[in-house]
Amino acid sequence: MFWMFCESGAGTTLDTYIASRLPGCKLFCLGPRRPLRQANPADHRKSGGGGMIAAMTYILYGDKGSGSATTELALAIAGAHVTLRDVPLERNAQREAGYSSVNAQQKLPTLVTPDGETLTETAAILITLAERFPAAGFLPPPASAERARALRWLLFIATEIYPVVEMIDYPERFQPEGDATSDVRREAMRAHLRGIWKRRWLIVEQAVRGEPWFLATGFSAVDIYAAVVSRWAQTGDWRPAAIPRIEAIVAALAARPDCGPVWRRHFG
Ligand SMILES: N[C@@H](CCC(=O)N[C@@H](CS)C(=O)NCC(=O)O)C(=O)O
Repeated sequence: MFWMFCESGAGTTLDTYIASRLPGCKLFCLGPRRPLRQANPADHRKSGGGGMIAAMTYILYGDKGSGSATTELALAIAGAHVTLRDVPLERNAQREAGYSSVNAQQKLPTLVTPDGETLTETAAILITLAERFPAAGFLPPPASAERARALRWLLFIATEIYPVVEMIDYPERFQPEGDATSDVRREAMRAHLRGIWKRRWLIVEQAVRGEPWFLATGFSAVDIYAAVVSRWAQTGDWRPAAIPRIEAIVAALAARPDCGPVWRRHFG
């Protein structure tokens, strides 16, 4: 096995759990929201044990600083119980057989829900969590104009921005086999792709309507997704002056008590 098991800092509440499993069920007698089980960082354990807690645990395959941070932040906000499984990209663990049997696309993140569904594609994961944890405020109400905006920009990040990072990180994947492209040429390609990356982020920057959040109506899953993905492509020097509204979203997210510990673990 190449991954390690660890508990996140998130706990879950019985009412959140029941609401997620039985949407529409009203809770009259649970009293104050109290974590069913306070997460204990010292309590490392494998999934599968632990009765009720195991039955409501999300399993997240991820790596530090990677796209799995998006899902981990959303689960922390939702107060969901999560078991993290580390798949270190640095040593290409996403390509090993064990993980490939979980996610055939060999990418992070993968989320296994308590009911056993395997989810990939960060935008789909965020939308699914929005449905399961309505109180977390990940999406505006169905059919509202703001929800349409949220979906538009979640999908913009997923389809127009996220894929560019694969081309920057792994340019050889996009060359015909046997093409002896030189390192110099590869660097030129990376620089060109960073230009595309920046132009697309400027479009997102211009679409910010809230302060500090992306939507005029306040916090949403777009903030989580934009904050995490904007950290990549080695554009840290460019960001503060070029995309200050996205930077403000990052600062606001990192300052949330439910997100701060997860954010710092991934991005310092
Ligand atoms: N379409 C996927 C993209 C996931 C993705 O590209 N993940 C990166 C990490 S941030 C990855 O696993 N890269 C490793 C690789 O491509 O081999 C999503 O939206 O979640």
